[in-house]
Amino acid sequence: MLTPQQNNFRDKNDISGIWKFAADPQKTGEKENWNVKFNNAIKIAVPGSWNEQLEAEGLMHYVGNAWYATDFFIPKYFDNKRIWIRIGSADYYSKLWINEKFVGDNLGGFLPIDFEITSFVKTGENNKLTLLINNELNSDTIPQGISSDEYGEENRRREETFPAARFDFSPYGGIHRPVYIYTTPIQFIKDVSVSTYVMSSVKGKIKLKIDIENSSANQIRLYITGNGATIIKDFSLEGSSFENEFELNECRLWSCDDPYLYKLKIELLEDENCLDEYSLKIGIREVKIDGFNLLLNNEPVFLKGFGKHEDFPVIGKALNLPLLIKDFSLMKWINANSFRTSHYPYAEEWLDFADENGFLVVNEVPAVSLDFRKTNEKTLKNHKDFIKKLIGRDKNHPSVIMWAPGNEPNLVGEESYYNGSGDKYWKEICEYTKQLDPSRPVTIPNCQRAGKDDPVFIHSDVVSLNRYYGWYENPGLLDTAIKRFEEEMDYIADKYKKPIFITEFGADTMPGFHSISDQMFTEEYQSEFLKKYCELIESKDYTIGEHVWNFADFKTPQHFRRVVLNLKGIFNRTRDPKLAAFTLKKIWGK
Ligand code: GCB
Repeated sequence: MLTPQQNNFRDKNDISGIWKFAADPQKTGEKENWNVKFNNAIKIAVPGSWNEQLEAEGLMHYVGNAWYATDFFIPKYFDNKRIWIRIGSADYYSKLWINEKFVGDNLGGFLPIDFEITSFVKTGENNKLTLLINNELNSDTIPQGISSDEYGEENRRREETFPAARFDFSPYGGIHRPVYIYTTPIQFIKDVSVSTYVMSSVKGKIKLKIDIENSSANQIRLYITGNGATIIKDFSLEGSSFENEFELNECRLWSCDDPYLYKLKIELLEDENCLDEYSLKIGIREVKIDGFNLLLNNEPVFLKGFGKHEDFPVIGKALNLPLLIKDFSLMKWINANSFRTSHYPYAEEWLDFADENGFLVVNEVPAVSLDFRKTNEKTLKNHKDFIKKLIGRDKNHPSVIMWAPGNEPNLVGEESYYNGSGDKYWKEICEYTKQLDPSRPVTIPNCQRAGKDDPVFIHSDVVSLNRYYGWYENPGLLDTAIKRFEEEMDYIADKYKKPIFITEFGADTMPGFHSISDQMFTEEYQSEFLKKYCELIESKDYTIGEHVWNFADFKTPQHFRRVVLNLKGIFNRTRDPKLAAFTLKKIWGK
């Protein structure tokens, strides 16, 4: 479904706020009909992870079932409309009841969940919503999960974290983005896909696909407003799908320096009678790979920025608009032009802001550290479903320049991964991604342990490397680290003849720790580490960017190598700069 919006034909009410909540560690709620009523309810803020909000109630590290409930009013004027709910994201599995009746379930976090609830609600009255959320993961899910027992069976006790996770960020649970009740007309514009191409510095091309639900409509009218004019185009419509492409002369392109957005308004008409309208902002730009270059509007672009996380004290992974503003302003301050949504899709507001402010985004699917001993047909299916939903949500954002359908497969360094299983899997995933969106390159960041012959390189358009020489290997030995890194990059560039993007490099740093010699965890070490990496990366013709790991310190599962947080942030968790922030600002300001 399209992002809900308010206009002459559609309505949208945000029902986020303070809701009722109960943890259900014994998983008795469904048997005991908690969809009708649950006892011992406490209060929780939506959006917001349950973990830090309800620490005093023992939920800091809670993984399991939890119930949410709220009432919401549906006004009388929603009669004769189709009524929908959008839960911005619920991590990771959820089941919804409206007025005690089961509506549907959803597997997969980080993306919106839409259900039509017209037949479940009463207009002019309060209605009741109950949601069950479970944040457990397993081998079939994206991301994959692991249990404490599995760590034991695999003889990997020293790698075990609590909560047990396959990734290095907190497996927060809860509703992490706003919840909307919204309407569409009976006949409505169901989906819009826009891809843009650049013919010259003043001429663009727009390819448009519109899907319609239930239609007796016979006409589409477009209003393209921008650059001092409104162009109106009329098309006749047959059936439920419409495709067209047209050129835009005297076009103002979208770029980092001039992130110009046109407004596209679409009207769905039946004999001149408007049935529905939908508006979106579009940027005319084209992304291409040419030899070792990444081209934006036929000009090479070098990515400077970060891998990030959605993470902040108390709210956990929830959307926090003041933080969004602060993070973008710090990224501008430091002269960054891009970021990666490591390791999952972020709230859409991030992409809207990137569109408006000329940031380039590498948009990632949460297939983080897939373990190929455990990956199976269900994992593959869930993975593909996720890619489809992500592209469905984010395809129209000019800021999104690349898809990352995964990150760091085979972190466990399993041999069989190289005997065909990795190759087969990534071929299918990358082809599927490109079939859904042929207009953007794909990349899968590779980890040091998976090595320089990772099958992801063959199927990626851009070779992305996460490297930690000088940290996990060669600790404290920066010169050796840089030498090893250079040898490896040269080998990979020569072998695969593809542009190389360093998607992660960084060092944990405790603000306030200092040293005059190379000493891990000090501010000087992080600063010097990043400076040397950037010098090397920027000296190579085959590189297209450097993303420091991480923008800010973030919460991780418990492990002896993490002091509550992953401390590789250039800013601390509350966004105060470390010494390296000033170093990067200088390097990227050149
Ligand atoms: C990585 C992962 C990232 C970790 C990071 C680290 O390679 O992609 O999720 O947080 O290393 O700091 O170890």
